[in-house]
Amino acid sequence: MKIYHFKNEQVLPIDEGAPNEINSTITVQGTGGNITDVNVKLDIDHSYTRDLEIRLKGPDGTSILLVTGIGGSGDDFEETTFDDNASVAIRSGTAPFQGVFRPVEGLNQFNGTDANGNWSLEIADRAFQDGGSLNKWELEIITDEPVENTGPFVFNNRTLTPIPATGTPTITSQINVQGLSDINVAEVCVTIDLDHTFTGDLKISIVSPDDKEVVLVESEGGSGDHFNDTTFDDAASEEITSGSAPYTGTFRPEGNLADFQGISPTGIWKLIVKDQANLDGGALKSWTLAIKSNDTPQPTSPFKIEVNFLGGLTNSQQAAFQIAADRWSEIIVGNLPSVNTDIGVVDDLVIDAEGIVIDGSGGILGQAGPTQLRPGSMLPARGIMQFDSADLQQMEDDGSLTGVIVHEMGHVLGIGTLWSTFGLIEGTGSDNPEFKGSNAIAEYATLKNAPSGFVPLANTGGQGTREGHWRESVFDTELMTGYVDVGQMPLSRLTVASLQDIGYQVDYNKADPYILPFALLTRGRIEAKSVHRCQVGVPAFEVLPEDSVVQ
Ligand SMILES: [Ca+2]
Ligand SMILES: [Ca+2]
Ligand SMILES: [Ca+2]
Ligand SMILES: [Ca+2]
Ligand SMILES: [Zn+2]
Repeated sequence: MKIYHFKNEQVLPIDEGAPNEINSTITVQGTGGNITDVNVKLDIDHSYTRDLEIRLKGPDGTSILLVTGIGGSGDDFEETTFDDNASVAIRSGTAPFQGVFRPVEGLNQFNGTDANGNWSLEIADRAFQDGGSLNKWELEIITDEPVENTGPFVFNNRTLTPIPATGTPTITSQINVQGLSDINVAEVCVTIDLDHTFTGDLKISIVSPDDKEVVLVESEGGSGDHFNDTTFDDAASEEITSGSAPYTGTFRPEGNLADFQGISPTGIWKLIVKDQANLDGGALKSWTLAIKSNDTPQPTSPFKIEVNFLGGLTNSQQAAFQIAADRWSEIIVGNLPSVNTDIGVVDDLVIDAEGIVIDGSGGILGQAGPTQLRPGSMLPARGIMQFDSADLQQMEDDGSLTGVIVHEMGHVLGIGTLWSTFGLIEGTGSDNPEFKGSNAIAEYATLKNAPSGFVPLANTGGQGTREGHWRESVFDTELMTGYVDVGQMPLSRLTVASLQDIGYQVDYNKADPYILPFALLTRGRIEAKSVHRCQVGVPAFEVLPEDSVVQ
């Protein structure tokens, strides 16, 4: 979407003698796409507005009546804006018509056409006596032309990585850049937040996905401490070699970040910190990669899920989280407003993921759910997925890991965890808890080919399973049932619909094919799956304050 403004400020007299007509033209050029909205603003002096009939004519000859015979003997149109979306019709206004009004005919008749060409404002004075002048007029044209976005595209790794004091360790931290397909790098800046008690020990470099290495800083600062949110930028005025620890602000790196120009930014970027001397250590606390391009990336899902790995997860386990994040961003296709959270601005969801020791294989799996909700929509901005390392290992071994992580991330999005908050459960505590979201009910009716007033929720399994999932006996292998099925766990249209029921914009076409099982499962068959029950706790969540929304 792009917004254009055009003006004509040439004053034209409106004769007070015999009926007459004046025309004023605005030549529009350089707009792209088709019109999605037109608004027009007029400033006219006239001593008897009822005499006037005013039309706006577009480049293709379409002519819209803005005003005819209104305002009686009143004077003037003072900065009068015509907008189809206004709440007041111009007929209900009084001279001098200050404010925003709906025109007599809809400006939406211009929608879908090319805005380029001559637009004319035609003012007819239908009566003898009384005159005035057109002082100026202005067009606001909105088209569906895509907005250029060349960045910076910002990526973070907030995982704390210790730098041991003994020996000469090398630590590596990664950022996986995704969502920038079809563009090349024009500019890269790197910001590091790193504590170290002897910065002169350190060589810090960044390596691109195609294995180009650029040294940011090597052996600088002597026995001084820390890089506190230090930004490396080729365009900085000060060189890092002339700064001193603690380094704060923006510096030119020792190498040239311009070496990355022209490469594809997609893939794994590494920050490598070599501690080249024994004694003194610290930690890499976080780092940020800001990439600018000369081109606009192809649109990807506007719903971004960032996983913040806090430790305790193997590379293959981390990969399962990434697959899960990508899967849900295919399903959810509507951007949510960015919000300020405890870790800064979040767009759209940041999940802390961690493997910890709980009770060994089986038993408790951990906790998964939202921790901070947006005000108003109550949709999550932050969440947590914290699992028993022994269970993760077990699931990796039996092949159910990815399915389970997709499932648990569904809980962070609100499936099962926010249903009661949204008032979507009836029959809590009974044998027949029901989900009452209208979209999910419609999908369930389609699945069973019969009308239904509800979707059956899990009625067994105790806290963490009951009422937070679809009922196992009815839905069996569906992803959001409470018992894991090794093998296919389809993410069905039912689950997609339930996300729509809590306020997400969704794409049903991205659902997996799914049909109901031939017969209801028996209790015995369900119990046989109980090793892999979704036995997770739901964390407490808070609603962020109204002013957390980033405008
Ligand atoms: Ca409008
Ligand atoms: Ca050292
Ligand atoms: Ca366990
Ligand atoms: Ca199941
Ligand atoms: Zn679950």
